[in-house]
Amino acid sequence: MAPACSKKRVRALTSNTEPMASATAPVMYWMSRDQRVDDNWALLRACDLARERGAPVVIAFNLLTKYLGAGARQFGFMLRGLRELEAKARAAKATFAMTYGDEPAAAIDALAKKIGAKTIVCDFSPLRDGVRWRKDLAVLSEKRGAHVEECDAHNVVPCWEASDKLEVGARTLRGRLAKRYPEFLKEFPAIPDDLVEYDGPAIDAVKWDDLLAEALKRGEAVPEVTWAIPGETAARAVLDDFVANRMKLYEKRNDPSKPRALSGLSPWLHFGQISAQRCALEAKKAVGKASPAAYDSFFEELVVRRELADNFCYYCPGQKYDEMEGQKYDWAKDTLRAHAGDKRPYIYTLEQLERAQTHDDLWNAAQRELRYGGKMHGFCRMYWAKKILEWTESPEQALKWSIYLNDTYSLDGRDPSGYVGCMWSIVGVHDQGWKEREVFGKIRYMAYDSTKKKFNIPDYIARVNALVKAAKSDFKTGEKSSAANPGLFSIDVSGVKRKADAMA
Ligand code: FAD
Ligand code: FO1
Repeated sequence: MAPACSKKRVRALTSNTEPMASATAPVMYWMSRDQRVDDNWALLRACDLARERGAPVVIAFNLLTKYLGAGARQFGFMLRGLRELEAKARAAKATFAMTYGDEPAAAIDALAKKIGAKTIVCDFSPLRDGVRWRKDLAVLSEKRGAHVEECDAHNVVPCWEASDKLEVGARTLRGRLAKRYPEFLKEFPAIPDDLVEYDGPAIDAVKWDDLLAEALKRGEAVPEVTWAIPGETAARAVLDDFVANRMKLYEKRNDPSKPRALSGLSPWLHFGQISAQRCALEAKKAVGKASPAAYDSFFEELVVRRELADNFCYYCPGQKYDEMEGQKYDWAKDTLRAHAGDKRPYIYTLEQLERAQTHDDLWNAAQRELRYGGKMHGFCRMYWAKKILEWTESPEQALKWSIYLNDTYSLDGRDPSGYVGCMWSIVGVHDQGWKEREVFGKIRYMAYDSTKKKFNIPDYIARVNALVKAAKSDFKTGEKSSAANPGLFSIDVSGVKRKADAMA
């Protein structure tokens, strides 16, 4: 049988570029960013290598104790998704193993040594920590003659194939990606059904309930949200509902009072519980239920903008994707510096922002949607970040605080799209200069008065108020009311139908 995964998706991280030939030693897939069994090129690559050798596949995941401010909300979502994944992997005859600690390379290397794995496939991350972890594992593995490679399972076009440099913006990346779709935007093969089962040294059973209890306790300051059902099954249900019933509304995506127009997929995409490529393929199949314009706009965000964010984080100088200094955008840095001394109309502390205690009812609603719902509407995110620039002492502080709030409260935070979203709003990344004004200089401005002409702000505020009420009550009662879902869509998993309010 031909290999399932194209070699163009894969690159070696160790110098012994050919995967080690070994009949029975397992092939290990170190899963990190792409936490799913279905539609996962890195897992398919591990299966290809295992089948060539008649060897088993072990999927290893290293659990951190802390990650960029994530709390119970995010660790809970991730762990519950992984618990589902373990069972799914078992059904496919792949074995799931968990390692622990904040030095993932050392933990993964120790497990690889224990089970005799000499071929390790990693998924890809453009973030500093992800790049370092994989390099560290390559160094450790090289010492014991093991081979490590990475396979981009997150992007439709592998980040390094799409471009080998920092792109100016969507304008320049769009065409490069389009040229490669015939090669990469293809249907996924199923996991082969003839994998050999692992029967090497014992792998410790994962104590899911204990791990969850620990993570929830440690991160209790930011509790789980009840609406976001974790895992691959729920992710697919959200996608199916979106393409069948809601993609037709996508042209209204910039209206926060119509939240069902958004896919709502970002939490699952962030944790890799669904593949963006799968979303693109299903959206294409369902174009007749929406419109070509709705499909094109969705594809632009899902593929072009999302993959542009990976390009930025991976290639920006020194990987300082969350800092103003070090960026190539001289016009933006110059203009922000020139206006650093401008008097701000309001100055708020981080605590006032966090508690949504500003003079601006729209901004407060957006912050409350983030804090209690775990996901802010996409349009509001721009307004929200730009106002943080306007109401803090410096662009550096604005950037730091917006990233802190986003990473702490958003399910989909700690993601390239989040860093780029904040950098776009505050530092002009991927944007151009606009009419010069106080504080912002030439950075694009957003005003309350013009925003209120674009959508019905009171409707949005009323929806957020209902969300906060439902979320607070759900936290106490353990209910899962649909009003607590920022997207007001239903997630129909295993016959459990959650009815969303009929607000399209
Ligand atoms: P949909 O409109 O349905 O889009 C589908 C998918 O396309 C999204 O899930 C996402 O993967 C991708 N996408 C959509 N818009 C963008 C964009 N502008 N840039 C890159 N990818 C995009 N996105 C995150 O995933 N995580 C974040 O932490 C995050 N923080 C942001 C912060 C700010 C200040 C800004 C301006 C944007 C941020 N975004 C972030 C981008 C975007 O707002 C979200 O991806 C989107 O709102 C997620 O909701 P959805 O899945 O319902 O969106
Ligand atoms: N990845 C891991 O490999 N282990 C973790 O424990 C882990 C926790 C985590 C928490 C919040 C979050 O948003 C993501 C998390 N991830 C974790 C995934 C992480 O985003 C990816 O590993 C990135 O690729 C790292 O660069």
